[in-house]
Amino acid sequence: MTIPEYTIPAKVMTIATSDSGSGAGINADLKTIAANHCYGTSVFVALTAQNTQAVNAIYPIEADFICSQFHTILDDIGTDTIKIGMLHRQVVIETVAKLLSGYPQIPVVLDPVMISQSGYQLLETDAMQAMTQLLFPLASLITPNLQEAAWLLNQSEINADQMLTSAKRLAELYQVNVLLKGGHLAGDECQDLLYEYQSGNIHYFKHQRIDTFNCHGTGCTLSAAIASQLALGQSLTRAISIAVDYLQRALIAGKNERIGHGPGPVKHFH
Ligand code: PXL
Repeated sequence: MTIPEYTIPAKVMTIATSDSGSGAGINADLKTIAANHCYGTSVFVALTAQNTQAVNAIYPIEADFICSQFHTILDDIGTDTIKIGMLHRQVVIETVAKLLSGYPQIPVVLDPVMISQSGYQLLETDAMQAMTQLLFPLASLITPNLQEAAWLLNQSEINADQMLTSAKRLAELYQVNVLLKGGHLAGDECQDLLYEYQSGNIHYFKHQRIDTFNCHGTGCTLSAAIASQLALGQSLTRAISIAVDYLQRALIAGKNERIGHGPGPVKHFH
């Protein structure tokens, strides 16, 4: 009998929420993971009724079913890295923290999703503390944007000059590597900043601002691309650099497409 040759792809699990319009959330994660040549699995923690203009409803999923999805995937398929996106409620955060604590060897990229492009609150107010206390310590990287970082630091806003001190403060406060995303600042050039908490090393990832209306799901896409590149064996800085480039190309490729009437998605396959 001949044994067929096979390959084992790098695998990424996303623990997050669906976006019925498929621009963000688990839908964007799975496209990103596939476009980055990895195999994606998903643990749904909630579903949204959502398009490019609004989040009209959120349907929660029970903790037992969240655990069942997670264990069923790991019992058979396994995963090299985990990406965490919109968790929405405190009970979900507690459940996910318990699940992750059983697998400390798996790198976790956590996008602290709080608010949608359309202004909808995606994390309940009382859940923020659970996220910082229970989940941040289990993450290899958190990827806040400036608004999320300001909330995490209890500030009204963070400007360009405050990016380094803010990333450092977050890293030291929560003992985690921080990628602070500067995409919401004005100017032709954007920069994201990685602060590595153990070494204190700083890396800037500079890129051109893409003049586009279609930026729904950019945060999901970036964090899923980082998790994919880590699964492929890249170092943290290299994984971020490749992911930033991937998102740039997806923004450019999606610039002139019309999907829906609000800010449309990026083009994951380009
Ligand atoms: O981009 C953050 C995000 C994450 N997850 C879901 C979302 C959104 C933004 O709209 O809908 C499900």
